[in-house]
Amino acid sequence: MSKNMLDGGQVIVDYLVREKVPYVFGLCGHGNIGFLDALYERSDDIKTVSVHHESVAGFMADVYYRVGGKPTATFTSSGPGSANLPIALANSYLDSVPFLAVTGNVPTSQFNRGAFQELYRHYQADFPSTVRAYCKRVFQPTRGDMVPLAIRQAWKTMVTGRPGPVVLDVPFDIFKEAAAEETPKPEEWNANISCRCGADPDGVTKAVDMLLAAKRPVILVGQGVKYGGAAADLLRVAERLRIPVAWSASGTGAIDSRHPLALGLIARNGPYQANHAARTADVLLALGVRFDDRTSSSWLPGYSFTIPPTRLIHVDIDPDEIARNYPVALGLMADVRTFLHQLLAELESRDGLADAAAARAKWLDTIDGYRREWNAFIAPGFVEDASPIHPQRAAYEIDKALPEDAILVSDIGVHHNWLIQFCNPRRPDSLIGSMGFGPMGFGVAGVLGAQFAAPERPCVSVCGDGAFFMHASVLGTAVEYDLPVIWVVWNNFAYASIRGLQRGYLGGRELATDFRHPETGAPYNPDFAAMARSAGIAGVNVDRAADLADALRAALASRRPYLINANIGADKNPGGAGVWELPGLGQSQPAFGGRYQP
Ligand SMILES: Cc1ncc(C[n+]2csc(CCOP(=O)(O)OP(=O)(O)O)c2C)c(N)n1
Ligand SMILES: [Mg+2]
Repeated sequence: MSKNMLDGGQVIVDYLVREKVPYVFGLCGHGNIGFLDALYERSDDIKTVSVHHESVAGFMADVYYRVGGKPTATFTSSGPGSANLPIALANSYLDSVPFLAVTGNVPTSQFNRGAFQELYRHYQADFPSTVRAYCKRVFQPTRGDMVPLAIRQAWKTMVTGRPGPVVLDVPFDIFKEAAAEETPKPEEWNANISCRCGADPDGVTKAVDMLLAAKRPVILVGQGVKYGGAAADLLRVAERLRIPVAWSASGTGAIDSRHPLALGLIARNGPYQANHAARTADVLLALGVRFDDRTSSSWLPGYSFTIPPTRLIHVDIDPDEIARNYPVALGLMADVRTFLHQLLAELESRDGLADAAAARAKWLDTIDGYRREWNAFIAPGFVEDASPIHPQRAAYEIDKALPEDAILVSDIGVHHNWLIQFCNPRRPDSLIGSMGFGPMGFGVAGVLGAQFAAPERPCVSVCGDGAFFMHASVLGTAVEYDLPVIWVVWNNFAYASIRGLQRGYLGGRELATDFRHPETGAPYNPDFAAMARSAGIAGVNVDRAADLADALRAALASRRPYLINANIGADKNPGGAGVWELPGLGQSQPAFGGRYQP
């Protein structure tokens, strides 16, 4: 190698430094020691964080972005090391979160020879096939001089359009092969690209006409509003037109849930006022939301939406999501923030705005009536004092104890359903969850990424006992990197969300969904609090509802890693005004209200 040449690993690391990537999260293997060597040289400019399971690294990179707004990178070895990553890639892909996964592979000179850890029986060095469905794109440079092009294109693909994770799969020798004298400069390439495209101007005019003429309009927001940085503009538009705002689970926090125009969650377990307002709306403005089954009561008309006759205006950066599940009166491909700017500018030029906003009084009054009915229905759950703790009370106590700047990262399971229904997030990143792929472990591990992104803010994971046990290696990472995260293990001695389905849809034929001791038949779990203590982390048990908020406050005050093992009942599911269908097995019934038939 000539003296001035950088090798492949150095080019990748130098590019990450130029893109101001603060951290890489990952796990070593022989397949990526060349990359680690390049990271070693630049350890003043970019921090390497070593974890105990590759999926943890991916979930950390994911939540780092959801909190910090900046993509980071992961490193995993060839073969099994990288085979532990797809669960995190898929999670980020379906929730449109970017991170760069640098995966190791076998040396190019050994392609097709069946070398140690090579996937070779269909095609040489075939990790790209493994992750084809799990990420936005895979790049696999097979010569050193291909690395500069691959890294800048990989970065561009990751952050432009609808963001998503990208894999840079690097054969062993390429990390150390001469690649270039200089690394591509972001300011000459990716830094100058804007994908904040606006909507067709005629479409904007039409959208404003429809909104001003509407009698019962509702705005529905998804995560496009949050990650697009459009929350402030959303508020301006909603207040200007006095239109109530509902959210999908992924859009939670796009508007302060205590704002008078905040309607709540649209879902099977969403409140009556949100589902009922949305299903009786005459115009629905959907922003950066994709109408999945959980947001739309499995598309069964009259529960979450009734489209048509509701006239849908659907705005999304990805035209693939427009008119996927519902017909549109107006579909607009646009960046949500730019669209909201266009909308505000168009509103400036219109007369009679005050009249339109005043005319909303009746609609908002009607919605207040729905809200009162719902609040009366749920009131008893907040004061339930049973042990194990009633899950609604648990969600309430956790929410109550968290300061306004806290970041709550939920895992997947019935606890997530309770949290999205009964927490009152105030900021776009107050309550983070996975809605597309839903991998257990997302919250257990993701909270570490949140803490790296927001070192001064309280970061709390509420996670199931099933998921915590699956990913308990995070305890060590919190200690090794001095991360004062808190895990509240929602311990119901079961894969309770799935057992709930066996009870609800299969006549209670329960199998493989709870944890029991073989001798006594009693509910069994390891002692999670003791497990935390064995790792050098404070661990406590809570059995009574009245103690939960205080335990969480004590954990927050300690500013040290902490685990609260909370004994929470599993026999209830959070009911709402929507439904969920499992085709072939039937559909749930709304806990409140019925089907709307126009
Ligand atoms: C990796 C993974 N495996 C399996 C599932 C299917 N699944 C969804 S929720 C759930 C139960 C989770 O149990 P727990 O973590 O205890 O949460 P709970 O539902 O009891 O609150 C399972 C098995 C999944 N989403 N992800
Ligand atoms: Mg559980």
